[in-house]
Amino acid sequence: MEITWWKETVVYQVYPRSFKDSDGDGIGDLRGIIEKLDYIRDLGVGVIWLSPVYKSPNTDNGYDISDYRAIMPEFGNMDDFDALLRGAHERGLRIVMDLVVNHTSDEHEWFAESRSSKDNPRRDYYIWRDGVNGGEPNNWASFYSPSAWELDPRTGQYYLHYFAVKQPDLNWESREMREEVYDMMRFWLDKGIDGFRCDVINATKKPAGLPSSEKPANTASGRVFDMDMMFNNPGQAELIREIARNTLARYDVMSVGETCGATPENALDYVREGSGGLSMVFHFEIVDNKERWTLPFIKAVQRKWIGALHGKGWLSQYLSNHDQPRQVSIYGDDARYRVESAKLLATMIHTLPGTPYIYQGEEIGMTNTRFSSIDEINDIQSHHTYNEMTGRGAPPEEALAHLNRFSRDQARTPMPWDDTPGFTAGKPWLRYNPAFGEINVKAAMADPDSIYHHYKKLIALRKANPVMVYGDFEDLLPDDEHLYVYTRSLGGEVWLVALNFSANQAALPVNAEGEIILSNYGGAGAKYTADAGLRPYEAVIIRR
Ligand code: TEU
Repeated sequence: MEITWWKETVVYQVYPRSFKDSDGDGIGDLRGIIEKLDYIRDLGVGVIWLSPVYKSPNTDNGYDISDYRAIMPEFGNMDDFDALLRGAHERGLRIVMDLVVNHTSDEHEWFAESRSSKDNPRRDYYIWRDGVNGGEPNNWASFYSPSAWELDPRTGQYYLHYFAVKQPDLNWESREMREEVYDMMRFWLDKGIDGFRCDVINATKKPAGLPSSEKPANTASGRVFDMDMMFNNPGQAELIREIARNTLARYDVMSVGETCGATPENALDYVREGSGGLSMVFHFEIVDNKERWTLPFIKAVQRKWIGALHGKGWLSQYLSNHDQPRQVSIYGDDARYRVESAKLLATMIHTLPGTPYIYQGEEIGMTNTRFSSIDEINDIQSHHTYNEMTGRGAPPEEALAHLNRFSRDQARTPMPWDDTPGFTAGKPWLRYNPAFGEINVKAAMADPDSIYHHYKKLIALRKANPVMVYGDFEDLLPDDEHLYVYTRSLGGEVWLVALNFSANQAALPVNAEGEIILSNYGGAGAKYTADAGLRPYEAVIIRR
């Protein structure tokens, strides 16, 4: 297995809109991130992943880009970006940018040209089709609107959009378009950025002929939302390697593919060592099943992915990002055992094989908030879900209750820096989570037993101990419903991780004699004996 920095590092995701506002307009910005660089460095992470900071009309908060070479004015300008990159590098932090090239905004100049006439030289930068029998070219639903097609009256053809109407998909069959994207990527790489997180990169290759899905209708409008058709199509891995060959491979950078719907076999094709693809991917099976997860399911997913990739390609580990609700509210107990269960989840993510990703606020155990009306929610996906649910007959209260658990805006409430809560001097673009009096950075830093300090310890431990990075993995209790117990071993060193995913005391039915390296109940350095069992949400790392 190849030894590299991006396997050994920990990534911290910043969602710039909600991180820190430096000028009082209620929207986070690049100067705000610069103010907090010391905070991020002190956590011990090595990489910052910046969600998109490019110019955008913000239909999807920056995932709809209208100019890849300009900074969103609300966030600052290119001088601010250069200062941020410099400031990060001075502190030994790397910066990974979001790369959103499955689609652009419809306000991108390429699209303005493309839609202007059928013979515009950039017409084929996007995917245009004639209607069929007076209707859409096929029966596809999109992620954020009823149809994946939009009729453009100017030329009488439809364009394809997997996501919002304002996010037309690029046509990766166009060589000129690909060359322009590679050129743009090299523009950022030449500036000195340290890699890309590649948004829905496994959607860039479309299925030949764009046929209708034969699955039964599964949306309110009767169209078919079929991720199997949209993602991981034949030729996708080859396309990813072409992208890498022209860009990433020429620099010492990392890349992570956001590969929803990928199987471990697809993923291995994208990240196989020596094949010239991506550094690693995100697996989606856990977060995609967050509404009905069980511990044996999570364990099975991890075994499957680790088994397929270990020694051949690299994985990432995460439960949170800007598209996910707060992890402690979904996989932990955000009431009685908020602190213990947040530490337990962190212990799992940092001890499983793969590079750990932390999403801003996770390190202080931020919880889901309560939205009292759909009008308090900004996120386009949440509005689409609300319309779909009510369109199929669900009462509005039920749709709102769903979003109070799973809305992407759960992740996007502003970062509480202190109990004022210190994100902005103005009115925040999205309502605060009212928990900021208790859950804020200042309080977390002041309390030596806080979730924040547990993260620092985990990150430092991983940095100092190759067994946590490169060690073999063995799941010791695959079927247990509440205990997740596994070993990592490397060259004679064996670490045992025991996690109790329940509010009950549990016996530990494996040999766990050894020294406690870290526990969320304290006691590091002491001897662990199996008869101690595990307390509610106890997470302990033992050197055997
Ligand atoms: O997300 C891709 C994606 O598949 C999401 O729609 C995801 O499935 C969903 O949010 C999970 O709840 C990426 C970005 O991370 C997301 O923020 C963008 O909206 C999307 O691509 C389009 O660029």
